[in-house]
Amino acid sequence: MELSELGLDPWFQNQAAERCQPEQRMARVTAVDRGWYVVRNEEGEVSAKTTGRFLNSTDSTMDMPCVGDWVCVHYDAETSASIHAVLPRKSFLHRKSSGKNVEMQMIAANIDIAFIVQSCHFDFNVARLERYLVMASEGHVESVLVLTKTDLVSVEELEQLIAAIRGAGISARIIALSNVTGAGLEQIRELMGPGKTYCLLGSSGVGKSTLINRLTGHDTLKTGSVSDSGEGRHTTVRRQLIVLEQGAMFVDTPGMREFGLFAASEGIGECFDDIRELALSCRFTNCSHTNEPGCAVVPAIKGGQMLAEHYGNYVKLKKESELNVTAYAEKRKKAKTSARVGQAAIKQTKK
Ligand SMILES: Nc1nc2c(ncn2[C@@H]2O[C@H](COP(=O)(O)OP(=O)(O)OP(=O)(O)O)[C@@H](O)[C@H]2O)c(=O)[nH]1
Ligand SMILES: [Mg+2]
Ligand SMILES: [Zn+2]
Repeated sequence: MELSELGLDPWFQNQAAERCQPEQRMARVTAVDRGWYVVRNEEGEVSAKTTGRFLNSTDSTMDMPCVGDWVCVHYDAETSASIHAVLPRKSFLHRKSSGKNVEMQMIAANIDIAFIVQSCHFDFNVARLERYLVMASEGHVESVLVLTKTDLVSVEELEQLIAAIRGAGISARIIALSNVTGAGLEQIRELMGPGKTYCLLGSSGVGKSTLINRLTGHDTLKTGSVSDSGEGRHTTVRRQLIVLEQGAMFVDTPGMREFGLFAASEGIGECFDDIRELALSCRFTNCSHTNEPGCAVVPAIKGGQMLAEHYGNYVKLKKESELNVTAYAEKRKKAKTSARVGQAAIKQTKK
């Protein structure tokens, strides 16, 4: 297998020329599991660890290797390797993990298309779709929506779901899929190209791993049943990049239910471009679209041209993204201060 089949292109080659030492080679991260990595090159996959020096040089979890990253690797023996550097990313998917803790997490890097997967049966939620769309857009990843389990709903129900998506102003491509009947699989295959990387995102139990199994034609990945309420049981526990025989690559991810946005103003602007466009006609450039005279957004909602939910979600995501940036900056400042205090104390005791 050539590195180009793993997605290597001249851009990454240039990055490697600047960053990888002569004794190091390029490889792609194909799995991450609590501090351990699997990297793949022309010869195959081996497990890898980051060097202490690399760890010391990074100060954010987002700089750590993640699935899909290109890395500079030193092969110690045939079976193990050390990661010395992560090459800059062309695109990425990152999130704030759920809960109060402001911890950022890279989901995957160097992704061409994110398949945002929701099940027609129980899981469907337009606001959550918008959240995923913003995340992908922010990381320069193209999105395609996949509605699974169409075998469990009627044609009319499916049409209603699609109408709800379009009603929210979402223009991304939608593929209606059944892993059971195989309907829609061909549309997924049409999008797949050699050397391209795709990432599956969505709640637990929606059929992400099942889709990959359908595409490979084997039970490559473990899949799990869902409860009566359609809730998945978190069958996939690690992120993993799978190379299909046709040459396309898929990143399978554990289902995520809740996740936060971080520094996503650009992505929000792109995904809610209808609001952005309308806001251009507001009398004041800093209009908050609440009670200012000459506002163009409020009348559009009142007149029914724009859904109140759509606008409400926009306001919510924008606020959340800004709050998370502030909270993260404060956390880093505190960490740095306590590191300085710690160092000062060490110096004191050495005196
Ligand atoms: N009826 C129906 N069932 C499906 C379909 N796709 C997947 N399933 C079933 O849904 C269950 C969950 O599928 P998985 O592929 O494990 O779901 P997942 O998205 O990978 O879930 P996590 O790994 O937990 O994130 C399994 O029992 C599948 O057989 C579909 O299109 N129709
Ligand atoms: Mg899975
Ligand atoms: Zn306004």
